[in-house]
Amino acid sequence: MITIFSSEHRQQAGTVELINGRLEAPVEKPSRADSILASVQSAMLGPVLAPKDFDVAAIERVHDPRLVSFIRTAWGQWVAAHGAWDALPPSSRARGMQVREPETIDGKLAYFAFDAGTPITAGTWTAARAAVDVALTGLETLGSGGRAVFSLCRPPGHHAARDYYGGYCFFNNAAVAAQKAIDNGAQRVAILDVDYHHGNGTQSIFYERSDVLFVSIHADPRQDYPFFLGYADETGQGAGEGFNLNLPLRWGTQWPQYDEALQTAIERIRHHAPEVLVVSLGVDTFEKDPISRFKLRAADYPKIGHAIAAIGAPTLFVMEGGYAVAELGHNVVSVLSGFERAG
Ligand code: Q9C
Ligand code: ZN
Repeated sequence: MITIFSSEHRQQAGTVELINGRLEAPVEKPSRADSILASVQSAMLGPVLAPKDFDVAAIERVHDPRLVSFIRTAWGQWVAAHGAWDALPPSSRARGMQVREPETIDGKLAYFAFDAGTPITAGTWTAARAAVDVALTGLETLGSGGRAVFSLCRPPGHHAARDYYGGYCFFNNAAVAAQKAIDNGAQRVAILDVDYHHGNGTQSIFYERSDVLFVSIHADPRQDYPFFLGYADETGQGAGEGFNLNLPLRWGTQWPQYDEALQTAIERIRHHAPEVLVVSLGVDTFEKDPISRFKLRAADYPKIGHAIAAIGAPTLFVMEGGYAVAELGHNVVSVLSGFERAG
């Protein structure tokens, strides 16, 4: 399997994230991608290629140009106001509040961010754009044949929606790639999101559409982040009714319950008969993940890959979360080689 990777990911290197009430070193850090790349190489998964540069227009197919321009300019505005330290929002909007975009950088951060875990740094724009290029190059590579490609994206993307960012995500790499597949002529695309957290950004981008099916297995939003989307009764709206499937699971979930949800997900996706399958690949479902509460074991990840292969569609794996850095690369490669070994 070909892997697409950009060393520009290192440009996203925050100093702090608000976690459990403390400002701590971010769990979403450069060593994550390095761990994955090292495992890809030592397992000899296949060639590792650099991405091509794509135009920002591909990002604006799914994101508001105001968000794109904010991510591009926020650091400069922040440094001018407060100096060279991670930019985090000072507040956020509550129910019923005004929705106009403020003028100052602090107001704009509060407007565009939905958490304080996603620092904007000097290199955020460069890294976030490179991650989109990695996803789009993966899609293009998939189009020239082969069953699957791995886009080793960092920063991740699935929490970023049309006009807000958060959850370590700035641009929704998987959604940009799925939209590109449609723009290239595909009539049906599916996105399977196996990250521990619900892919609220991806869901909301495609919620009213029937061409891109979104299916997600994740921690119950009653218990875990992002808290406000990911319920089972969110099934899509308008033309998209029936094209969104959420399979929330409780804290403590182990393989048997996970596998049951995975089979349900796969059955729904097969019924959609996608011409391209995008997998939002998070391995923060791992028992030793520092911020998550599922109990999957290392031996479960090949089974996830094997199950996904049964869908039988050309598959683009797009990296999302996973924070147990010591085991991260191993678990990711387990999914990919489980896929490759299947039929
Ligand atoms: N700083 C992904 O796995 N954590 N994102 C809440 C607030 C947010 C996870 C703590 C978790 C986001 C791509
Ligand atoms: Zn996650």
